[in-house]
Amino acid sequence: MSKPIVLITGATAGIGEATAEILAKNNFDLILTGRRNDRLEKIKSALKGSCKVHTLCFDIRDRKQVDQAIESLPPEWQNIDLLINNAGLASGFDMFHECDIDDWEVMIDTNLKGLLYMSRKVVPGMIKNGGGQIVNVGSIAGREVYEKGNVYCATKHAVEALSQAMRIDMLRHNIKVSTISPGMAETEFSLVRFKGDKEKSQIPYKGIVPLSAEDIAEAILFMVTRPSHVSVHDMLIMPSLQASVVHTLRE
Ligand code: NDP
Ligand code: 8X3
Repeated sequence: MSKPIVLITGATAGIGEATAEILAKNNFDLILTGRRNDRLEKIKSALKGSCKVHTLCFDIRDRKQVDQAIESLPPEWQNIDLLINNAGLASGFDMFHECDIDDWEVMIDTNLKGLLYMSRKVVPGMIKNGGGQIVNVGSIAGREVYEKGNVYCATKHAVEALSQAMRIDMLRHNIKVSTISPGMAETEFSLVRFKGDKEKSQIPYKGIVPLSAEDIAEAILFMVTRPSHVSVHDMLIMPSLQASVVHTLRE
């Protein structure tokens, strides 16, 4: 019997990569996407032996690239059972009036429009196949806001609203829609937010034990392996030392 096919966006690092690893060990075949082809190829060869892997290298912000990537799938990869909308980022950490507007464009185009383009392209196939599941990676920043988080928080609030709306529209099509909302997880996220500044990127994690990408991957595995009558709509996962986005107990 063929394994379910999962497409993971942003699988070249962090939560996406860890999710690929855990799903590979748990009876899924994988379509992995991201912009860094060298990483995609490395991960593909590391997973060889556990499952089948197909890679798609494209920029999720570009609607044409999204369409072409999905249309390029060989027939044996076209029946996607599970879409994990994970690709995303924060770019910059500034007071609203001091933000670089290009950072806003990048976050809106990636976190929001990229998720929309992917879902819009993949869902018709799921409907044709009689069902599926979408997992949107949100954030605690989609539930709460914090100083200098402005537009990143806005994009993640939008992911939260969209997940609820998609869940309603997908109901009659047997497509489960889940959101996972992590608190602080140590991945490349902070390095990207601070544009490669290693020192600044470590500040958020000082004095606490952050989540790991694997912590979130384990939760995603749980969400996508429930029986067909069970849908985990939403999961909020925080480091034990973080009570809210602004209440962190640091040693
Ligand atoms: P990483 O920076 O480690 O990974 C981000 C992934 O997104 C990479 O694989 C990257 O691939 C991909 N990506 C970014 N931009 C694009 C693009 N334009 N086109 C295609 N792929 C893209 O961060 P995380 O693993 O932490 O982040 C994953 C998700 O989790 C994000 O949505 C983030 O907002 C969310 N999240 C993260 C938290 C954290 O504290 N780390 C907490 C809550 C939510 P490439 O560069 O190769 O394109
Ligand atoms: C990432 C978590 O708290 O840095 O979404 O916004 S936080």
